[in-house]
Amino acid sequence: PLTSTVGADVDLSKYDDEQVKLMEEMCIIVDREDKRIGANTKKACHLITNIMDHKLLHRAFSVFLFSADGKKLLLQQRASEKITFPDAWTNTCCSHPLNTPDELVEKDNLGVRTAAQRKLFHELGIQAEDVPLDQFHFLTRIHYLAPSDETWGEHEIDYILFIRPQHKDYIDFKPVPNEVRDVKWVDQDELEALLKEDNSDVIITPWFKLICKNFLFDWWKRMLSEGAVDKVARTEEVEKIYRL
Ligand code: DMA
Ligand code: MN
Repeated sequence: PLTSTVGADVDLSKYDDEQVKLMEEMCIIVDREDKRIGANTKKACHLITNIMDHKLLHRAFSVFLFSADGKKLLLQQRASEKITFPDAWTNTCCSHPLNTPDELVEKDNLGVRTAAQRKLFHELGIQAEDVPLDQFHFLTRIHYLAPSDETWGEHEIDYILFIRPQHKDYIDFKPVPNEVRDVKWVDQDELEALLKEDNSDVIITPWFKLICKNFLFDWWKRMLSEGAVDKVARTEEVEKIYRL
């Protein structure tokens, strides 16, 4: 595995200071079976050279936050300041569990759920008590690779988490400007329409496209027909890593 910080010479001066600072976070490096094999900076993990030349792979998560009735999903448009995939529309919140004791816990995916709660607050100002750790439902893991531009990209094992709090119809949020440019609640038809707009001036992240194409609508319908978010995950999905 790649343990040195390859790419220390990449010029970050044109980017937002806070986003540059966040490139020093330590992500969890994993093998193809999602076994931890080390740690490296967010910067090293997202340089396309490291991904292509060294097959560097890290752990990530994608949260899907629904309204209490399950009919609406909260989407975000990434801020223009984001170094990877700026201005793209995507699921509620994505990021990485960090290489810290609390976010490395693998039992019941607790580390990933802890990171999800942390980032829902950091990006969207969502209070931890509105998204309790035990209300995140793990669906599956997807392994994918996607370039962002000539310098940056993603190569991740991405944990998919659904959360559908019942104590408020719609959870309150307050987007942080250099993280999130816009947000909207969409139903299934509105999401289908948004996905069709891709390739005009609407950009959609590659992972959100993959999740929509392969899983999301089926899971969403199942959540509504079963009436509960904890009935969505199928055993084979929970156990498998899908290579997309
Ligand atoms: C990375 O998300 C995670 C996925 C699933 C693409 P991100 O680029 O939004 O991470 P961060 O919010 O930490 O910059
Ligand atoms: Mn990543």
